[in-house]
Amino acid sequence: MEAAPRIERQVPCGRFVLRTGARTLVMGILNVTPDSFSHPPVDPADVRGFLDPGRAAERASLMVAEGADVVDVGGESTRPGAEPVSEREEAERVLPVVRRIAASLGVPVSVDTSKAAVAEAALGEGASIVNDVTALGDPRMAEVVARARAGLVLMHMKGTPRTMQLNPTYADLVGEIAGFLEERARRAAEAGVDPRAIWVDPGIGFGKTVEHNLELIVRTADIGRGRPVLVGPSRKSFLGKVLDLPVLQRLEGTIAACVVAAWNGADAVRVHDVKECVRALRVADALRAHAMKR
Ligand code: HH2
Repeated sequence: MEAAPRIERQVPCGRFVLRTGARTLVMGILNVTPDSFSHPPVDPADVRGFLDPGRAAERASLMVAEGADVVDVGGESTRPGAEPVSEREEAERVLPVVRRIAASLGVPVSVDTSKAAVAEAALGEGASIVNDVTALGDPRMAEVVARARAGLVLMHMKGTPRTMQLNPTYADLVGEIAGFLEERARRAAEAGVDPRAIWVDPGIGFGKTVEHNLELIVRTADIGRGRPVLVGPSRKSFLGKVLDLPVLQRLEGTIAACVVAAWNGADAVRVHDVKECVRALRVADALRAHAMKR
């Protein structure tokens, strides 16, 4: 399969600009939650305990040193079956971390939230991007992002985290998802979000079977309809099903999924294991560049 072309863009987000095209950008995951799916009891020290802002800041700096282009701070788990978290609790988890890292990190901080009030407060503390897994489920989200001139990631999810894995079906998987994202992006732009600052994401694992996830990664080029595309396969259960391995043994699977997504046109990937994914993607990007020259 030929490499899908990528558009060279300058994507604004707050006081930063992200350059897409030549390189696959990497968003490092910083979950400040006690219950994310990648935090099982056997978790090694490096992915636990980020509820402490000092430890979270150390982890964020390490990810940047390893090559992260963005650090994504999240205070609510969206794993299948997860219970919602109150606005107050989510803000209490996320804001001290954003406050501590945003000014000094040197790369944009994104806040993984679907609550406009949490997004607004995080942007006030220096975050530059809102990563909204409900793609404007909160009617105030677009105006909050517009006012801050922030970047916006719009992700597709079928149902809610509580229900999304109960037999998801699609008549036209890629068409439905790309159409939904296009419509939400248009809505965001109409509310004043800079159209160049809008990312779309097919939502790997959010109301999708293993086959759906594989199809979305292979067809990444058909998702964006001209907008930059972010893909988030990291450690997810479709990898566990393919490999028959638990969550902390999915690094190689994550790398394979990121590389194939990048080959098929992904502009950025969202991952836990920054160093390993950056190294793999550097090689994938060199191979892409070579293949495009031929
Ligand atoms: N996946 C998760 C959370 N946020 N955001 C985007 N844009 N794309 C994704 O694929 C995505 C996301 C779920 O992963 P994680 O943050 O590791 O787990 P949890 O939600 O359990 O904290």
